[in-house]
Amino acid sequence: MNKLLIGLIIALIVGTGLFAFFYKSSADMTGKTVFEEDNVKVFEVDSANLKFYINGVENPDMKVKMGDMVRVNFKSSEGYHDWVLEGYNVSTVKINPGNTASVGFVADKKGTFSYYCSVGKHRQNGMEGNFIVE
Ligand SMILES: [Cu+2]
Repeated sequence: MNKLLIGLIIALIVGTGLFAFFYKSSADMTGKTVFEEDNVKVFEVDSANLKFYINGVENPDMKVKMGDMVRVNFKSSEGYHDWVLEGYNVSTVKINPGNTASVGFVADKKGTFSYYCSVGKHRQNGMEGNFIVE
């Protein structure tokens, strides 16, 4: 009787272990897919005439979630510009018209930060917007 009981307990432990192992494996795979699709934010930012544009919207709010992997693909349609994120120590190189530059980083601080162009007085003249980490 005791042997049967011990056998049942061992079977239960092994069974639970196997279930946990396979459950964890599938959960990891699901987690990775979600991570790739939902935790990555890519922005296509254009610049011209002392303004930034995303989909034609002038100096738009750029919203991400805490922990997101952010990629900014920056382009200049007119003028010599860069894209700098204050409070994050993140910036693209300065580019001439027709060129592109990218920068990637993890949004690891919550809050509202200014993005701007650091060339000359471009920031004061209108090249500034909000980058919001929620
Ligand atoms: Cu500029």
